[in-house]
Amino acid sequence: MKNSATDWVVAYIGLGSNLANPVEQIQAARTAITQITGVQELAFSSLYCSAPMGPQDQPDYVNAVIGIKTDLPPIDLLRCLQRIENDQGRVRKSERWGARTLDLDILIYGDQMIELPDLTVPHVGIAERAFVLYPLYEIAPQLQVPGKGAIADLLEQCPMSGLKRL
Ligand code: ROI
Repeated sequence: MKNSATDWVVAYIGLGSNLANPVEQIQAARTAITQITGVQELAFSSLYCSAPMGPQDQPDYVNAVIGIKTDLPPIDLLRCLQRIENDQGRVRKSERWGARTLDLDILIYGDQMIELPDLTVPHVGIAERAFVLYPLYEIAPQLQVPGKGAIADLLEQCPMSGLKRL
């Protein structure tokens, strides 16, 4: 069911790419996200570059975070993001944590904690991943991460580990 007309939620989506011109992938994804019916962009972070977390035999990643206002329920938003990943040539392989043209993750959806078969929000890795926390902090320094606390406190516990602003 759709949220009611007044029920706009602020959500944050993490963008990542390490194949096929990552900067262009991220920019194209930003455009596609802002074109989803029921989504309005509120903020977009700088682009950040980092070594891969997980298997090292893959290119460095470019990451960013977009803040949006949406009236889509989380699962509908997820389906739209998956369609954009597919449109941008994402090939889903059995290998865990392999290279990808585009990864779009719902990091935060209002103050909700969501546990569905396909979707965990806040995103599972949020507190440990510099490439998520730093761009998120850049656009939402006052954010409270549901179940985990103030983003500023999470950031203090998370070294930058080679993350660079592009
Ligand atoms: N590593 C970095 N640096 N950035 C990512 O976006 C990223 N995404 C992933 C894995 C493979 C876990 N590693 C990553 O999915």
